[in-house]
Amino acid sequence: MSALQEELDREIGKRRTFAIISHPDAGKTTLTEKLLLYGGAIHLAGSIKSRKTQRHAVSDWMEIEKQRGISVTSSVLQFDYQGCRINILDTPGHQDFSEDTYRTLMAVDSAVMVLDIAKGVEAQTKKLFKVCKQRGIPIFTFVNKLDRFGKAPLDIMDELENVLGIRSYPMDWPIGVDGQYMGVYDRQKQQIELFAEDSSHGQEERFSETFAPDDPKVKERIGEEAWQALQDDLELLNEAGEDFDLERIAAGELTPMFFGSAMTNFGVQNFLEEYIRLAPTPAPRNSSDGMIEPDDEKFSAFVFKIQANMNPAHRDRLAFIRICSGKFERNMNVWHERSGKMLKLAQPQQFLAQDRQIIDTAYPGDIVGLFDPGVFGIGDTICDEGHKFKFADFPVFPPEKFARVSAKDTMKRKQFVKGIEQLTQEGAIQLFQQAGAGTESYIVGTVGTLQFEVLEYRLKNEYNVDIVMNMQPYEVARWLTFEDEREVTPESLKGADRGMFVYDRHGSPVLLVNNEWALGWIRDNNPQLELHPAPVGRKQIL
Ligand SMILES: Nc1nc2c(ncn2[C@@H]2O[C@H](COP(=O)(O)OP(=O)(O)OP(=O)(O)O)[C@@H](O)[C@H]2O)c(=O)[nH]1
Ligand SMILES: [Mg+2]
Repeated sequence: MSALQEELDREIGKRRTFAIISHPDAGKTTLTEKLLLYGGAIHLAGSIKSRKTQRHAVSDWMEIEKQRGISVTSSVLQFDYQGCRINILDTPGHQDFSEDTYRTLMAVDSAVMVLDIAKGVEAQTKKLFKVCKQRGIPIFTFVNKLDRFGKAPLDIMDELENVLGIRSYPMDWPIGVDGQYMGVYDRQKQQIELFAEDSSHGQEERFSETFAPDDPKVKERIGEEAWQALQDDLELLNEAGEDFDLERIAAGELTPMFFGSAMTNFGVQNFLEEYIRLAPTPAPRNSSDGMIEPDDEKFSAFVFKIQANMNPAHRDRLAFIRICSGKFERNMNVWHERSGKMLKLAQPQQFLAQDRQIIDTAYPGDIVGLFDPGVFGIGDTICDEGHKFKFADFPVFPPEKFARVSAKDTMKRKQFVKGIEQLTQEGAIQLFQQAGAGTESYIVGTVGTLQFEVLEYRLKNEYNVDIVMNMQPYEVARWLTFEDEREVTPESLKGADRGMFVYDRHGSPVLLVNNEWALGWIRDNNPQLELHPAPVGRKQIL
């Protein structure tokens, strides 16, 4: 075996790359933060600043996220723990940002699904679960907010089975009832962990004591009732529950389940330790040249995220890549599939929220941010010159909301165009131009209205441009072609004025109409016309 092969095998074995997913507000960002805290990456959860009013989650770095307390874009964080290199991707839960979340899921090898114990399996969690299932990635479940009143743990297990169709294996079991949780029983280690009172409100690691299950001190501390409830539950789980089966976990058929409270640090450390033990190492990825194995010595990666202005002091643009095979080295030259050119990968960075670190090497599973002078696009493949191929295209979401957008002050057109183009390249919005119209205004398409708010906010905040937005009544976009490959123009289309004829950013003709009924009319009256819900050649999601 070559030295490089040995190095790859060793490093791949240490990598765990996962996304945290769920319905809004279940506690993904809080959990991310606490994992970093236990990983030793930050000493105080929240930011380093100590004044309470200034504390924001490290992964919600964007101004609008801090103000609103929601995540609008996924963020990447890394740390080392027990000899493993962990890459966490915190995703936004709101469905208006789900395209960003879906793209992020392409870059990971497993997912942690966070459930609010009071709410159980919510709508957006259900959708995201489906995507993970389709991709066949293992799913871990973290039942959060145990510091509050919630559903019975056994009911949550039923819900997972009935709503998502997945069986669960509780790795630990909460001790106490109705929000009075005092600790957890670890079913693997067969030990009880009781938590000490927390005086730091979750900012610091929580002290806990471990006991053997039959230690009389436990009963004394938790009381007769909680003790008996625990015995009954454990008996039930052992008799009627699933067996622990790593193969079924890897196949996404069984989910290891953990209980805790991200806010008060219940069960977080236990989760992290078990997760590292059970989570899969980097998986192979499908490409135009078959499966690419991570231990292939030839380097390959794909871009899954573009983000500008992460650091207000630098105002630069980063392309985030997921390394799929081979060893990454700073300043290496790679083949950029889309442009057909060689590129030098300078200034590779890894992230601890706003703290960046220049790195020299990275391995499969790692997420690396590359300085991007404007050459990268979402979904791009980079690989070794000696083995050229392309990873599968990213699916696209059909836009359903549209607005005409222009700069309030015409003197600021240059910044306006720059900002709009940047957000389009990030995939934060979809850009269209009305046929025959000038460039004073654009038609912006989104999946949900919150994206417009982000557009407005970011143009103001990052590009210093106020915009005027006029919502359009359209809800359906169709990419157009003629069967005989004639060019589709507004003139060649009967009834084009029943909707709005626009071009997408690659110049492909698109018709925006009010509804399916209007679409039916167009279809009936243009027999040669083909209508596609996504750009031709791109897969559509959902
Ligand atoms: N009581 C309680 N509240 C929690 C817990 N974990 C998180 N929260 C609170 O729940 C709210 C949402 O938490 P976030 O971590 O921002 O949720 P999220 O899933 O990242 O939300 P989005 O990114 O907007 O989808 C915040 O007010 C948190 O303080 C917990 O364990 N207990
Ligand atoms: Mg969040």
